Order: sequence, then C-alpha cells, then structure tokens
Amino acid sequence: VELIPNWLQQRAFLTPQRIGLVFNEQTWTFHDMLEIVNDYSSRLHSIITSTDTKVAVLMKNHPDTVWVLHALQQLGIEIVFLNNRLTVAELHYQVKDSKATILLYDCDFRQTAEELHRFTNIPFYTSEDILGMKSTTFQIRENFILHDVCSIMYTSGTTGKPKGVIQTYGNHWWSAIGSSLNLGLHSNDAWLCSLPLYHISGFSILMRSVIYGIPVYLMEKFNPVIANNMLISGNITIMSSVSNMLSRMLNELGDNVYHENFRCMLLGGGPAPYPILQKCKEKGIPVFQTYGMTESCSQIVTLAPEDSMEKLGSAGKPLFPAQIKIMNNGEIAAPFEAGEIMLKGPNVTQGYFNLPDVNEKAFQHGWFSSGDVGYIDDEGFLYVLDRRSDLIISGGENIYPAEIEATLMEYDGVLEAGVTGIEDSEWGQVPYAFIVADKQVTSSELIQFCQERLASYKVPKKIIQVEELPRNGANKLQRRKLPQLLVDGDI
Ligand code: S0N
Ligand code: AMP
Ligand code: MG
Ligand code: MG
Ligand code: MG
Repeated sequence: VELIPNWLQQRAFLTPQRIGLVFNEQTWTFHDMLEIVNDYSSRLHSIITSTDTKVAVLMKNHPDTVWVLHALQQLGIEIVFLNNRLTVAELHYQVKDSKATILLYDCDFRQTAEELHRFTNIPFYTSEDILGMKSTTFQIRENFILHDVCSIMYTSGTTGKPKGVIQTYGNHWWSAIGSSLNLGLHSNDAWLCSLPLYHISGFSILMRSVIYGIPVYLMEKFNPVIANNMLISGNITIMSSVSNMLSRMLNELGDNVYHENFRCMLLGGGPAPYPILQKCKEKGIPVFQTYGMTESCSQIVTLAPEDSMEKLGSAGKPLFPAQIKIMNNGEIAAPFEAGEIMLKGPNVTQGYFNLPDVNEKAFQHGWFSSGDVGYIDDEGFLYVLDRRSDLIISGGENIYPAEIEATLMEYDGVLEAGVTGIEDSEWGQVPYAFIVADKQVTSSELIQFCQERLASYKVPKKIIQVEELPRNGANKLQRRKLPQLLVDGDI
C-alpha cells in the first residue's frame, strides 16, 4: 500500500511556528493546530465505536469546523460533508444514503440537527459537546493510506437523487500537488477561503494549506468589501472564487487596486462571463480560469493569465498529473471536434458511494466521463461548451432540473413539469419551471411547497403554467425548448 505521512502531524513537525489558520483577528500556528486537533480527536474517540466509519458534518466556515475536519482524519473516520443550504428533507436523504452514524453540527443549525435526529435517530453533537467529552487515548496514525476514503461529498444526479462522491487521501494529496505544479508555491503564499468548506472548492484549500505549509484566511461568510480589503492589504496571494463573488467584488472595488502580492484569482465552479474577464484584465487582476468538479477534487484544467485573452473562453490545459480527452461516438475526437470531456488522473474519484451500476457507466478503461461537452483545440486547450445533463449552475451551486421536476410533480394537480436555466445577471442562471396541471394551481402555493422541500437556490424563480411541454418522438422532455414557451413579461 502506498502511504504518505499524516499530513497535519508532518506539517506541525516540519514548520511548527508557521501560521496555518487566520480567522478574524485570531491566528494559529501549525503547532497550535495539531494540539487542538489532538485534543478534539481524543475526546471524539470516546464516542466512536468500532462500527462507526462515517461522520456527517453540518458546520459553517469556522475554526471549530477546521478542528473537527482534521480530527476525523486523525481518527480515520470518513467525513460526509453536508451543504448548509439544504433543507431537512434533502439532508435526511444524504445522511441515510451515506450510512453516517454520528452528526456533528454547528449551533446555528440546531433546529435542522434536531429534526434530522428525529427522522434518523442519529446522535448529534456540537463542538462544545465534543469539548465536554472525556478524553481517551487513541492511536496516532503515522501515515495516511492513499487509497483510504477521506471524505464524501454529495452531488445531485440526473435522476434527481444525489450521489456521494468518494474522495480518497490520495485524491486530495494529488489535487494539492497538481495545483501547486500549476500555480507554483511562493514563500509568502496565503489563500483566502470564503467558499464553503462543504464544497471541494473550500475544503481543497484546507488540504493545500497543510500540505504546502501556508496560511488559510478563513471567512465565515463571503463579503465583497471585506474580501477586497484583504486583497488590497497584501496579506493574501491567492483567492478561490465563483463569478458571482468576483463580479460583486469588482462592483465594490471602485478605483482601488489589489496589492502586488496578490497573484492569483482562481475562478471556477462554472463558466466565466466575458465582461468579468474583460474588466479584470483592465484592472490588472490575474484571473486563472479553472475547470473542475467534486469528482476531480477541485481543479483539473486551468488557464494561466498569459493565455487568458488569446484563448478567451478556454478553461486551459490539464494539471501536470492529469489528462483529458474528448470522446465522440466512441472515438477520440479530432481537434476542435466537440464531444464528451473525459478525465484521468490521481485526483479523480474512484466513483460514487454504493452505486456500482452508476460507476460501471461512469468509467471507461480508467477514464471518467464528466458528462460535460467540449472540445480541445490544436494546442491542447479545453473549451467547455455545455454542461452535463441539463445541469443549471446558480452562483456556483448545482441545480438538476430532474430534482425540481420530481418535487413539483408531487404536488396535487401537477401532471407534468419541466425545468430549465434562464440567464441571470446576478447568479449566471436561475431555474424556471413550466408545468401542466389538471386544475388551477397558484404559483405562490407551489413555490411554498418547493421551499419546504428544496434549498432556496433550487426553488424556481418563476412557475409558468402551459398547455403542454415540448417532447420528442420518444416522448422525452426537451428541456432546451422550454424557453420558447416564455412570452413577453415572463422574465
Ligand atoms: C455566491 C455565494 C457566496 C452567495 O452567497 P451569499 O452572498 O452569502 O448569500 P446569502 O447571504 O447566504 O443568501 C442571500 C440570498 O441569496 C440566495 N443565494 C445564496 N447563494 C445562492 C446561489 N448560489 N444561487 C441562488 N441564490 C443564492 C439565498 O438563498 C438568499 O436568498 P433568500 O433571501 O431568498 O433566501 C454562495 O452561493 C457561494 O458560496 N457559492 C459558491 C459555492 C461553491 O463553492 N461552488 C463551487 C462548487 N464546485 C466545486 O467545488 C468544484 C470546483 C472547484 O473546486 C473550484 C471552484 C471555484 C474556485 C476554485 C475551485 C478549485 O478548483 O479549487
Ligand atoms: P461541481 O462538482 O458542483 O463543482 O460541478 C462541476 C460542474 O461545473 C462541471 O461538471 C461543469 O459542468 C461545471 N463547470 C466547472 N468549471 C467550469 C468551467 N470552467 N466552465 C464551464 N463549466 C464549468
Ligand atoms: Mg457538487
Ligand atoms: Mg455543487
Ligand atoms: Mg401530482
């Protein structure tokens, strides 16, 4: 088996006095971090029984969450990340599906945790509870095994049922190495994390920090003014963002400029709109567009700023340890020929948790089918043309039409439903729903019905009642044709 040193322990041994975490005015060295994490581990250890392998985590961006996430790694317990924006019903599914046996949560989500407990009987604890537990000795892991599962993150599926993406220690390790071979590692590096830790966009920053020995500046909640001030201060060299965040930062920036120390705005999670790229160019903001996903443990293809205007719209070239290819009708596509984007590399997932049939289809000879459509030009640059399975991306959050449609059809009187993404200047895209009903249903009652069942970013911005939905000869819903049903005034 391939091993790597227990990364937090190794980091605390190599560079104990370097700062590893900054939160508001507080800082922690890697030495401090290991001490706190070991304390957490020894207490958590007292409630973990031999049958526990997975712990679900419903926590916000906060140092307590950092300690919990590292402590679970120290104990060899798999982390099931829960998205804070989901409803109890959505979380219930993920807790059950993952077979997590303990829920760790943040006081802010007490009501949600209590409801989850009521549905599943899962024991639930805050970090305060953990610190009140008795400390017991546990076996410190000298090494992490590369193929061991570290974390599971749910991503919605085409059928409307979320799938747990398995992320191993090796996936996280190679993701961090690939990122540094691409972006480089500077002695003054410091990474601003204002993306959620429950997405790989945020969690990957924690992993990079420990592996590289650089500080993470953690923000509890994204705020464009505070983020700008941090980039102006010179303390931050790299920030990860989605276009909603970057555009709000640009709106607030005025005539200010970022400090010359700031060297990388890593922009991912969806397509990058041209006006934002143009504005960043004018302001001298070094944007690195990136393509990646939960299944590739963050970045897998990235465009350097020197190529960003000549290769406008491209997501770039693969990271050093990774490969991409385009498949069209079972053949490797020629340059500029569109097809499905296939991924390979040590950062790519082994598959989805407990879904052998899905996994069988997702891999061909070791290549992972992203489901996204794109082409590679004659110099090896990837262009993403279209997203998998009608996926809608709103402010970096994924919305699968099938999931919303299934919810709408549960409502009495709704016979058919079709959902599609409509361009939106704030979020990129927002979901619009079209329904066929056998009685008069009001849009407000349906929206309320959705709000009780779906995270608010998934709730349709508009629900439009129509006579029939566009279908093809095989009676399959043609979501791309739904916008044609809009009449003036619908948007
Ligand atoms: C954009 C964010 C920050 C917006 O959240 P904000 O401003 O905190 O809003 P709230 O105050 O919570 O809510 C106010 C109202 O706005 C609604 N709302 C919030 N978010 C959305 C949304 N996304 N879409 C639509 N509406 C939204 C709220 O519901 C509320 O409305 P009301 O009042 O009606 O309830 C926030 O959404 C955010 O953090 N987004 C980013 C999420 C993310 O990280 N996505 C990336 C996931 N992908 C990956 O992890 C793989 C790619 C990757 O790794 C990567 C991605 C980016 C950069 C780098 C990488 C990398 O490769 O390293
Ligand atoms: P998630 O795992 O939630 O981050 O979703 C990843 C999906 O976001 C990918 O499969 C793509 O459909 C989309 N995506 C990510 N990066 C880009 C990009 N640079 N351009 C276009 N779509 C992207
Ligand atoms: Mg996802
Ligand atoms: Mg997502
Ligand atoms: Mg019905």
